[in-house]
Amino acid sequence: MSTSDRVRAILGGTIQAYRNDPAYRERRDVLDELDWIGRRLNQPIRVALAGTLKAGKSTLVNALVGEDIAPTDATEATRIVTWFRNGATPKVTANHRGGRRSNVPIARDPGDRGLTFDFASLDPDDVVDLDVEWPAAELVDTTIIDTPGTSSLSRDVSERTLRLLVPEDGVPRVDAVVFLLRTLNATDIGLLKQIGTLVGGSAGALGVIGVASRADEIGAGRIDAMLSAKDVATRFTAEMDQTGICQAVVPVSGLLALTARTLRQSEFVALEKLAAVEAGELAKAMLSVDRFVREDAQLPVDAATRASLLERFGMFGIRISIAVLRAGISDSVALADELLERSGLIALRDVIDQQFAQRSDLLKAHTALLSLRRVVEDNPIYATPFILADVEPLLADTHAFEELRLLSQLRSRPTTLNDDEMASLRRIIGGSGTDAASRLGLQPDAPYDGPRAAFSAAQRWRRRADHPLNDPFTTRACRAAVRSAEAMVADFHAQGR
Ligand SMILES: Nc1nc2c(ncn2[C@@H]2O[C@H](COP(=O)(O)OP(=O)(O)OP(=O)(O)O)[C@@H](O)[C@H]2O)c(=O)[nH]1
Ligand SMILES: [Mg+2]
Repeated sequence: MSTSDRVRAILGGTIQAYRNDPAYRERRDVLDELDWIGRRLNQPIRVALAGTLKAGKSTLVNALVGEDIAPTDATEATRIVTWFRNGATPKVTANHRGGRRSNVPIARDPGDRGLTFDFASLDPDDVVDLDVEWPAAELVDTTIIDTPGTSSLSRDVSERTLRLLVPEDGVPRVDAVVFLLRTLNATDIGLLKQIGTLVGGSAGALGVIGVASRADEIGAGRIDAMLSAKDVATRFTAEMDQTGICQAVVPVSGLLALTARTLRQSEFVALEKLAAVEAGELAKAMLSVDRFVREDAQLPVDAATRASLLERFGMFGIRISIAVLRAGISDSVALADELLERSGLIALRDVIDQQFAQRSDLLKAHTALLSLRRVVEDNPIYATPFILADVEPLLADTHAFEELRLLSQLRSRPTTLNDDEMASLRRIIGGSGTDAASRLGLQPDAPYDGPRAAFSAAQRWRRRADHPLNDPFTTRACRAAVRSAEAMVADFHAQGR
């Protein structure tokens, strides 16, 4: 029986127990809450984008969805938690304090900077969150939540994000978190640690990925920006590792990714014209942002177009586009592909796929168990101890949960594993994908000897787990690797291989 099925079974029994209890038979609130936990198991996984102020969260939401639907910059909407779900037609609903719901008109931003929501008739302080339904393929399997930036400066807004990630009632609202950091000063680290202790604790979301955001700006618009961004990401990784909350850290330029996914033919034409300018001449005109947008610059593209290119691509994006065009790319689709690759979005999507999508049922089952535990603890009936006796071992012993906990903890806790062992251990517990080939490091096209590889991995990790110099954490991690390998052996066996 899968973990989700076991959770459904426990939930079914729990609902029955409350229905049979005279004190709760009429209490719709508890029964509704339990129903809601069950319904959630069948809905898309909920991934929140959180991070510091202006880290580029809303831009990354748009890049992930491939459309300009999350308002960016200093609009009122950016201070409100916003849920983006798949829906047949575009529709925005505001959830007010006290439970009232109202329809919010959608407007195009006059400056053509995507959508804004019309707040004329709304008091943002009275709004708990916004619900955006939008027809988008990317939202079919994943609900994305845009959150207000957290900072020590604006306590109330930070509160909203913290409450979403770490609610007071202990019932998690999201299944996984992408955490964006743009810089790495003392305040950021402090905040991350604070969120780390809260989110990464036993009551929080199990999946956390770190993003070194606005990565194109790190190299001040130079072509090698994404390269230095990688160095910075390595440093980020080290720092974020110390918190032990992220399973992976990736550098991403959300702006470049969004532009690549929505590239317009007119932009391609303008960039082609710029690419045709003599190299020395162009280098001079692009020495600074001010020079580039100057009215009197001797360039074959007018100043207004240059300004809008700058807004859509950033200086780095323009430079990289010109370099790519000069290297011989001659159509807008190829340019878009190249920019998308360099934006880091593909790498981020791969990590999201490995860490969240492939585990979405598990992450949802984990959230459901935490929520269920909270409901039965808060509303004790005669069956409560029996329900908890089902829930607790499932939380503690489900091997896939242990894999996820280890994937983050292995980054922050010392072990006696060498680098090769660490890489192989992370792989076998699912750090690079949860299918057998990824776990065993087998090439999908190489002669496939999964059963033997899984068997020898189990043996190897069993020996490594018994090493006399292991500390308890290393032993625990090696034992988890044994269990992962044994599960594969059993799976191969069941498939008759
Ligand atoms: N160069 C560059 N600029 C970016 C990138 N992502 C966002 N920006 C710009 O940074 C500003 C803030 O972006 P948002 O996406 O609104 O950031 P946010 O984190 O949602 O901001 P708050 O919700 O207000 O905290 C906008 O002007 C974006 O155009 C990026 O990857 N590269
Ligand atoms: Mg925002």
